[in-house]
Amino acid sequence: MKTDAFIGLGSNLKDPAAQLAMAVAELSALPDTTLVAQSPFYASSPVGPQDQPDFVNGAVWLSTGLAPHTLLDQLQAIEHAHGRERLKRWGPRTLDLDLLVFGNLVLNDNRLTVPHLELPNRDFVLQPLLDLKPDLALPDGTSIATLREQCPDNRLRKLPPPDYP
Ligand code: A4P
Ligand code: MG
Repeated sequence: MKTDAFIGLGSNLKDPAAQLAMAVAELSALPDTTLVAQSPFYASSPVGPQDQPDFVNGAVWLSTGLAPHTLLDQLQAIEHAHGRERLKRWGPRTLDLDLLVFGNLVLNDNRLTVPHLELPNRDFVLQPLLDLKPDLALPDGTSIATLREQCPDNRLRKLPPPDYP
């Protein structure tokens, strides 16, 4: 059985747009997983410490046979391969992959909270989700479109699609 999983991508170090593009390719290559769609990328002002570069954010829609914790293992392996170090909460990072929504699963254990806790507060997560699936809703029925209207503004700027050689 496959589940629709939505992954948020963020980077603000070492050519962020390239980090995200590479991560999308890596996510599409995960075992028992296919890429359904990828959102545009957005530049966004940092949430948290302000003495750090703007972020680039985006999201992908996967269809996966992986269990949620196995998928988290895979996300963390990709982060690690991108040289991710955990230095400071909400601080700069080469690649951050968050499991935003996993089908209708509601889960809160010591490794994983799904839907992602900060999702309702972050336009740089909600807007790419809307781009991917305009009628997406959380398991409790709350529509992503409604959350998007209510959330704080982080000066999203849609980036042009990358040039392919
Ligand atoms: N974890 C629990 N639930 C999840 C989930 N749904 N997806 C646990 C992924 N991980 C989840 O995460 C810490 C732990 O969260 C993991 O070990 C995992 O078991 P982390 O990524 O190592 O730590 P962190 O990133 O420093 O903290 P946190 O709270 O995850 O930060 P965020 O929420 O990822 O925020 N501003 C802009 N404009 N754009 C951004 O993308 N990102 C951050 C980081 C701050 N400001 C930003 C952005
Ligand atoms: Mg994270």
